[in-house]
Amino acid sequence: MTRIGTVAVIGLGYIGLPTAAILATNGLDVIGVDVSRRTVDAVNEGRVPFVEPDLGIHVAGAVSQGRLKATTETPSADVFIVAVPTPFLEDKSADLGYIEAAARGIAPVLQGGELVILESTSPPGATRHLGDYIIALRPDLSLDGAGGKPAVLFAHCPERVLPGKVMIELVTNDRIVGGLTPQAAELAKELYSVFCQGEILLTDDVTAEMAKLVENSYRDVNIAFANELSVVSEKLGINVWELIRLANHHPRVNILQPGPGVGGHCIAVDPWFIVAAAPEETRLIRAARNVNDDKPSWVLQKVRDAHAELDGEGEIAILGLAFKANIDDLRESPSVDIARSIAQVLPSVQINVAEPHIERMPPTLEDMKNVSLVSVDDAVSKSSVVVVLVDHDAVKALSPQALMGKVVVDTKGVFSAS
Ligand code: SAJ
Repeated sequence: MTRIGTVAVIGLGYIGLPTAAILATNGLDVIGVDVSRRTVDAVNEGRVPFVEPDLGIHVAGAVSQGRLKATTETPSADVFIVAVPTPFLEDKSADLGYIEAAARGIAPVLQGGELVILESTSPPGATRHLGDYIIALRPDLSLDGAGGKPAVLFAHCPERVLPGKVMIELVTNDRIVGGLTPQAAELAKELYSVFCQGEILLTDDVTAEMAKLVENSYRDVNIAFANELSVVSEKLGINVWELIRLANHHPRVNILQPGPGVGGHCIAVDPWFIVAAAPEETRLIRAARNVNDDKPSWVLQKVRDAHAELDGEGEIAILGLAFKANIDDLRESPSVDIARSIAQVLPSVQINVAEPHIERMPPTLEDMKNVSLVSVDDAVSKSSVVVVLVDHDAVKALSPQALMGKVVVDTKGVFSAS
């Protein structure tokens, strides 16, 4: 049993809403806060404004039980969970603007004794910054009870769930909790124990912040290795998918898969926070980022070559815009950039884009006159060059006959893996 009664979750996005819903279905009273009226209305009607398997049923259940409500104003609560975006700025350092905006909402409602948890992916020092920022707004409170002022507890508990598997991983993943004080970490552990069946590991705030960044950088560096191998293999005239499959038979080798680049709001972003914190010491992390960021232009060149092979004749199919398979999330997706670049460099060629998870073209492609959104089957049948950017199930379901006679640029190894 927990002493925590009410939890306010600030930011009802891909992480905040699932967290709010799972806390509510486990018996806590949860108030979700979002700046978007549309999101707030959707949640209050028990609806989810984005695609995530099993989330809908949790939100609908929590709302109908009266445990989950949404609002645009931050209410008072025992615990505040901040789950807002941390994009990067021009210089690749983290933009803490959304965290500060959340802090300005929380500060006036504090009484002392509350716990504020930062879940947003954050550069080292962000949790301390959040604490200092709130105490600067509320000098009658403190971080540690000094001067007899009531303390507010602060902890960082990075989310590490995989989009597409959020409702499972929220429950099964181990969690890292870093407190500004040990007491803060203990109380945060109590909260997560309500639904988390994994281990809850306690540490300090900066180590917790770095743990999250390091996990995603580890992945980025390894994907960069696979992407570099795909470029090398092309030069050597060998099949990279076969190469990786064979090498992975070694008991201590596990190479990841190449692709059109690295997308999403995490792996392509978080390594930069480490680079910004230690620019001189991060040669490998920076190089990996650059390798992955360069992959879309390599793909663009391959598409141009393929189209030139056909004497510039025929339409081009682009299969997939999402940043990975079977989701609708286009954020930081290299596929969107590739589609736009192809449409720009080949303005007289009709580009048939198929993305089965969206109904409207994203704003970056909307204004392109030679681009239309069609079904996977239509895109393929109309086109002579087929560019596979995402290994959606709907793309994998294409029959080899449908591709017969077409030039295929397969960045995911869906049709060229053997
Ligand atoms: N990708 C490859 N090759 C691979 C694996 C992935 O090119 O072998 C690409 C994907 O196509 C995609 C990108 O990398 O464009 C990232 O996809 P992902 O599935 O590896 O990861 P994300 O961004 O969906 O989620 C990651 C996860 N982090 C790790 O696996 C270490 C997740 O656990 C985190 O919670 C999430 O980032 C986050 O929010 O930070």
